[in-house]
Amino acid sequence: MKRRRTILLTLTALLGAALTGVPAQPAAADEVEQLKNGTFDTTTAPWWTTTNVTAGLSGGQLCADVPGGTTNRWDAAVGQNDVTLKKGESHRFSFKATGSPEGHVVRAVVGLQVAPYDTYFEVSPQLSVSGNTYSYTFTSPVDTTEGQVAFQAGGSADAWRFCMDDISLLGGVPPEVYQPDTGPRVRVNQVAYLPSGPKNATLVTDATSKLPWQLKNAAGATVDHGWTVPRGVDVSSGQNVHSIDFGEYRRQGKGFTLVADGETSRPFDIGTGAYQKLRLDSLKYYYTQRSGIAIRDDLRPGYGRAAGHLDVAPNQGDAHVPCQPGVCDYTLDVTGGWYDAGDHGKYVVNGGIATWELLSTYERELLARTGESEKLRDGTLAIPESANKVPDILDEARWELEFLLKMQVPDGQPLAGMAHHKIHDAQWTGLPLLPGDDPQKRELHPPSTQATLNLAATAAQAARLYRPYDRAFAAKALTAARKAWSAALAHPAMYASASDGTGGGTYDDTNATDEFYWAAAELYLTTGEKEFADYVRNSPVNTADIFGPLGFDWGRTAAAGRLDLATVPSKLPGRGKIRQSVVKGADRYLATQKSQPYGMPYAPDDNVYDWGSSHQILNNGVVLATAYDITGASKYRDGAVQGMDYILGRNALNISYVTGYGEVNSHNQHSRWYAHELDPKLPNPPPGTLAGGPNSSIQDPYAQSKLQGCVGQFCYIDDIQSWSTNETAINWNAALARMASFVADQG
Ligand code: 9MR
Repeated sequence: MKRRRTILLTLTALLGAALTGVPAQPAAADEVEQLKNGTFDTTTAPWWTTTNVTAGLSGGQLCADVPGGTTNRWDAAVGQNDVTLKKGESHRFSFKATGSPEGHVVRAVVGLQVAPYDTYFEVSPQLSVSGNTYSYTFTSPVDTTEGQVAFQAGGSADAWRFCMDDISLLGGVPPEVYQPDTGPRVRVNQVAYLPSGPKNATLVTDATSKLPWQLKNAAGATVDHGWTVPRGVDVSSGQNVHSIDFGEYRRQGKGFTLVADGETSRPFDIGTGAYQKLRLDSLKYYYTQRSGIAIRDDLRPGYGRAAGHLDVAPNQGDAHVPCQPGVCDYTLDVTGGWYDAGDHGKYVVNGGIATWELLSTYERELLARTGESEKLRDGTLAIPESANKVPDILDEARWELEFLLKMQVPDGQPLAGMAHHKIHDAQWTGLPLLPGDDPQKRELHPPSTQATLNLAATAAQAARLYRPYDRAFAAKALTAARKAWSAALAHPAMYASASDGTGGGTYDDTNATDEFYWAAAELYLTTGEKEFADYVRNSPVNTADIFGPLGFDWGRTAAAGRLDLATVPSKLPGRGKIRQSVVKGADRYLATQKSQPYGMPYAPDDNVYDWGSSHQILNNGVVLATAYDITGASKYRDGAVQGMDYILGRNALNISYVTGYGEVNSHNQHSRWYAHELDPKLPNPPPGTLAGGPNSSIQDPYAQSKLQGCVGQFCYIDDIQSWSTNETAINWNAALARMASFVADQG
């Protein structure tokens, strides 16, 4: 109802400037209302509705009657097109809304009105009958005159009515200053320190000289004390910090706190139990990521859901998936596997490294001195295959392996033996969207050398690990691995396109030498054959310095080969040197860790935290853990264990990046089905889900609206909209499982 005066003010300001010669104040002068008729005084024009919605004026507002029985939010909507957005400019999007009956959700979106229908900002408040005013600031990532503001109200079983008023999209507003709530300035691992392990904490303070600290038990009695060590300004956070070492205290217990500089830390335990639980929770994560199978509520209370992407409407299904136009003329049954992350895509490259890390978690338990493979035995993960006499972790990994095998181009086709890079929706979908409700067309994307080698590597590794349980499967996997290897040699540079990113991620990579090395290593370790040994030894990757600051990842897979060559028994000439190279890499991560007052083995170049930094930190920990397995030297074990402190709360944001672990933890990860933040009827991610973590490049508009100019560790926000800092992903959780399993073994 309220009329906006911004444009008038702007004109007055400009006139003023012209008359006096004094420049108008930039912030106020540049504020421009981009919506027409947000106040509904006399008409609803130019707002449109989908044909199933009836909208009209009611008491000076727009009211819309929304039908029940639609599937997606966007199936029923009211909106306005031809909205101008200015790249890099802050916009304030505000509106009043009511919903009746109580509790319905409207998805308010600012995006593109034409394909590819990108979303620049979205929010999904739950409306009340009495109504609320909503206001958000975001930065537009584009310049366009084809912007759209839409209120999507579909997806409800019952019919409902929503009314809105005072809708405004104001361009040129000052950027919002976001202040995260970081709680007490004493930063600890909010979960648990091992009784015999390192115990370190970080204090944020202005003080430049040492300060006393006290360790208190749950009853508040001081059980240990000492002095902090001033560390100056920490690059990763920009904070002045001190470190605290209370490793001398070794008594088990719950509810300890650390006190320094008048601040009391969040509580923590000293014990091993949490890691036994985290080892299993981080692995249980995979069952609810499964595609092509109904998730049983008896196995995961609160997470039961219909199967996704079988050929049941509205899904178009993964049982007969065609290629993108022009790519191939066959269809494949690519049902099964895990959804990659918060999207419904399935990608062979990322599926490969994730599967490798789970299989390696198991393989380490078989091989390492402190390994306890019975901790991952049959019946440990509460999955449908529990009680089949196969270790549950192998059952879970097989769910993905079977999918990876299905992605191989069939015999008789021109690229037989290669693996399709990925399969996903033709267009991006919105949130929330249960797997079984995705109406999009699914498509196979061209084969790539990297996908083919991911398949070769993991299928070869599977061949040795499943042999004791299922010889036929092991043989099938090895045949597929050999076929993939030959196909990759014949097509060594088929790279996925960096622009093939509509409806799914690209996972593009223009270097396959690391994947060749990794696949050859796995094929050699399984078969002992000379061809593969020669390939490994002749590969420049075998002696290259591969343990860089960012750690290994889906696109940097050399370490997967190197770590396995170093630990899986073989007669490879030069194996000693390979083992030494891992120890050398670990020495570097130890040095990095010492230089970091927050104690993580991670210091990316120019302090640019990478996408998925949480798992990169864990993967650097894997190198430390492997150096411990190789040498038995406790400094590597302590380094690996200490890396976990950062993940579980000893960080600048004072947050545990693992759902359900630590007093304050990430629990709003970007996901289409753990979308509790958008729809209270849906769950949060299950306990043991790792968040991607700080990402300096903040690619998503939500993070851009809150975190512009953030320093390293601060480039993170626990909001479902922040897909670049706060997604969940199968490769990231694998790093968590690998490290949780190692730490659990060190009790
Ligand atoms: O983890 C991936 C990151 O390393 C890439 O930089 C980014 C852009 O290609 O993609 C990330 O992976 C996403 C994938 O493309 C689609 N599913 C969700 C993944 C996690 O965000």
